Amino acid sequence: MITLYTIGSLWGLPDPSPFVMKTEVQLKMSGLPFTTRKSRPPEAPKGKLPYIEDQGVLIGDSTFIREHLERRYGVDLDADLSPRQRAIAWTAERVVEDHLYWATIYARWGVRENFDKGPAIFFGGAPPEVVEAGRARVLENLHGQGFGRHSLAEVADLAGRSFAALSELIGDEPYLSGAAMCGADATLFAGLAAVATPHFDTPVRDALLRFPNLVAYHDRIMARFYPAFAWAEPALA
Ligand SMILES: N[C@@H](CCC(=O)N[C@@H](CS)C(=O)NCC(=O)O)C(=O)O
Repeated sequence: MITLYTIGSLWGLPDPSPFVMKTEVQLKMSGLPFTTRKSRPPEAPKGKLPYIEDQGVLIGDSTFIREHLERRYGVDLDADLSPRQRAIAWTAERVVEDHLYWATIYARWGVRENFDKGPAIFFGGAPPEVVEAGRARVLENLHGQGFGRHSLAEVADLAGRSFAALSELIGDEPYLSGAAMCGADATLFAGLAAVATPHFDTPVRDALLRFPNLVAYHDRIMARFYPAFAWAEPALA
């Protein structure tokens, strides 16, 4: 049995980590039996979540986990996709994981109020100086990545450009590549969910809400894979 290591439900989300949600949805899509167990980054083989354990082997990183599932179990989450659609799917995943993710981190960790009602919980009641040092480490990462040099409004502006591009790619289709869900839909959904949770009121979330087709896309996948988490409020209107 595969074990997926997660953070666990927080902030109205199945998991605060978009990478964990992505992998969990991909596991559900694969139809393979799996179980989940809570963990923390220091316990992970690469110091980040998610990771899985499969027959005694630990695999870290959501992309490599997917590759493992596809290779070992003959699963192809992109079976219906043309080479061009696969290229678009990979490109869209990079936008979500290497661009929007950092806007999400900025909104959660960079905004004091959001940090206090959000990531502060990861420090489990540690002394304030430990909490502040942990937050400073993430802010340093944001500085290195580049978003940390911008204002929140500028980051929301950049995120809005990515939402606009994703909105255009999805158009009126239910999923990224049309009627059938592909692997990248799990990534896109998870990245949008991490922004969309009403727990955090941020201009990045506001930028997402300007795209009704992205909101509907998010709601569709949330209802399909996590019906208990379909937000009751006009989800994202
Ligand atoms: N490339 C990795 C990214 C995973 C990742 O960034 N996970 C975050 C949680 S959202 C984490 O564990 N961060 C802990 C840390 O950086 O110390 C993947 O696709 O799995």
